Amino acid sequence: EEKTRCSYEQKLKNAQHSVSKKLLETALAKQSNLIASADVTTTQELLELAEKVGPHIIALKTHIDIISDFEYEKTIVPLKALAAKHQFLLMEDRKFADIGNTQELQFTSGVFKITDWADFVTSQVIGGFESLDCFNNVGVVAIIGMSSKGTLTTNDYREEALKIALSHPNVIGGVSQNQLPDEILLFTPGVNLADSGDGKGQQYNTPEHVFKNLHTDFIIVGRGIYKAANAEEAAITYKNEGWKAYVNSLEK
Ligand code: S5P
Repeated sequence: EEKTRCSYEQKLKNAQHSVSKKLLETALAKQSNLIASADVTTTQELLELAEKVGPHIIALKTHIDIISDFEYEKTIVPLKALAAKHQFLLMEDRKFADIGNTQELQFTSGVFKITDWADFVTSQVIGGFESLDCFNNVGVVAIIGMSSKGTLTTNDYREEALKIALSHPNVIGGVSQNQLPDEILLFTPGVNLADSGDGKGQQYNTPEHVFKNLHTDFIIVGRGIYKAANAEEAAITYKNEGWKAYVNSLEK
């Protein structure tokens, strides 16, 4: 008989990392498993989106290097204030992919100073176990499998990547389009209710699919929300669909 998925309460009981705990507590408090991906290119759009969707999400995922008018004071200070006001975490989707020393510099230096504000970051694990040591003040979500057509994250790659993710104390979760073991949180992008792809290789699934078949923990939605005519309404729809799909996946 097929086993039912692990609930957020069970995962919270077993959580080791402060960021995993915070995410799971926020999910339960807000009855949301939604992470909005803020792939917008100006500070104003970023802050407006955060204000609108903030109450409905558990985390806002950024690609901070696409903000054309980035200034720490103008961009990050108000973003952190909105995160505190609406109780969501900041996930910088930097997808680090280098040797440990370089990743450490990219994480702590330059104009973005990610270490100062991100609650958790994404990283490839292509650089090996020790490349993740530098992220010891944040949580790391390891890229295990990608959503795009033709990705090189094959079965063998994912298996090796997962070994690193499961053994590294900084890692709280993985991004994947496949089920992961219960010890690790699963983050699934490539979620859209209206489209099946974007003509640039992205492949979409529904919230129902990813909760039922992958037992994902958190869905990541970009264009489904920030491109919608009403981003707040869209966030509420994805929040409700995601929560309903999670509850259904507990029953089986
Ligand atoms: O495999 C992946 C991993 C990530 S983090 N596929 C993805 O699409 N992402 C990110 O999720 C991607 O960089 C983008 O920020 C978001 C998906 O956006 P959407 O507009 O396609 O929903």
